[in-house]
Amino acid sequence: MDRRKFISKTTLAAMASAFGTDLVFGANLPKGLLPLGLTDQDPFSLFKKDKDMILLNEKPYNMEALAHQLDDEVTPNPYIFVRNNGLVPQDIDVNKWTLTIDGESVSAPKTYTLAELKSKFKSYTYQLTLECGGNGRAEFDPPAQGNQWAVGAVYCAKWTGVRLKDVLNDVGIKSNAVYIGYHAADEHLSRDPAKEAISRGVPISKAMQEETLLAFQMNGEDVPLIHGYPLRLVAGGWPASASGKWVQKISVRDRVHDGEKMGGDSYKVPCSPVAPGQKVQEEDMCIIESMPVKSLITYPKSGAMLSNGKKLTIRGHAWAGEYEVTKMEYSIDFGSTWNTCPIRKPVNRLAWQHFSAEVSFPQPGYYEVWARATDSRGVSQPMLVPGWNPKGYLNNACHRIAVKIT
Ligand SMILES: Nc1nc2c(c(=O)[nH]1)N[C@H]1C(S)=C(S)[C@@H](COP(=O)(O)O)O[C@H]1N2
Ligand SMILES: [Mo]
Repeated sequence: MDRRKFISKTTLAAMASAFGTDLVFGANLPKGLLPLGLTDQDPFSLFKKDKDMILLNEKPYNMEALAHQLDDEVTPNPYIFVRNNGLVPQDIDVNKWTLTIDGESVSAPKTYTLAELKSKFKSYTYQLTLECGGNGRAEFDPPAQGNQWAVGAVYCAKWTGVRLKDVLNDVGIKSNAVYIGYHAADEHLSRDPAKEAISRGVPISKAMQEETLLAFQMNGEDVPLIHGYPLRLVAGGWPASASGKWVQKISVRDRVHDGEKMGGDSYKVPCSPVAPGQKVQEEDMCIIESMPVKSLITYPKSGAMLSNGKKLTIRGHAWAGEYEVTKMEYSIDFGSTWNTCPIRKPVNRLAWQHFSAEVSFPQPGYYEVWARATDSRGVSQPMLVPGWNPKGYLNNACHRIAVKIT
């Protein structure tokens, strides 16, 4: 039997490039067994991440950025947070990768190779903000279980791919379609093949938006493995859990998609406010759709020092899910008074927007700069943690940095 069936040439080549040398008997490596040199490798170099990122979990890999690392208008890979629910697929053969569209609401299922997707449909590039629904969870009290994200589970990369709507129209969808759900190649942590790590989706109206992509490139290169190589669904402005990595199948559903992490209290918040710590029945929980208005001061780093009389340049990004940010303010007196500052238009819908300001301080001392964005509906960020919810989602409190004037 051909031992190469155990492990693909592409994987061997990827491993060789990670080692910086040939994996001499690599073809003999049983499938699923990682060379020690890879398991021992720290995830920062393995995924080409900046060493200062925060590693929250190794099984599965979860890491986030610090606010000042997110200063670029288009987030480069070293600062892009990683959120995995299962095991990163190991043995990807890009030449054999296919995408199948099926489900109750397609006329007939259809399968495309990657090459077919690329040649048959027009490609588009958009900058799209992806934020984990649990970003900011660490601030909730009583605390919520799950990764204790601070502020860095958000990024805005440039995605290139085909429109999901073009593919769905090519397949032909029935008028009773209400939702799409993705199915991906990552294994459940238990390695039980009957279980999926995650299988979420979006209503058909979001699936049909121009910016909803099946992306094969991120920032002008192949999507990095850890972010969904070779094909990723990207639905900007919604909890990033809706943007399936390693997508192999999209089911067009005649009901709300019921895949892994669509049920229970996953990615849901109470439909109406509850008291902190209160138990909420499943039927009183609503699926998160657009992410709320939020902003981040990415320069300077918290703890900046400045001599008296000098002005401090601050800058950062603001975003508001499906909406646009129309007003940006900052405060140096713990939110008692606010100054407006310019906010730039997004380069395209669903991309984060940039602000900057020259801040003056009245006298030497300790200050905090707080930033507050308001969206086109007039909704602003809360100064402190917003309404408590059982899973600690949607914390869009004002971001704060400390500044000392000497
Ligand atoms: N197949 C698959 N897609 C996935 C996930 C996953 O574990 N598996 N995690 C989701 C969640 S919860 C988030 S927040 C984003 C994280 O995307 P990133 O790793 O590119 O930052 O991917 C989403 N898509
Ligand atoms: Mo997430």
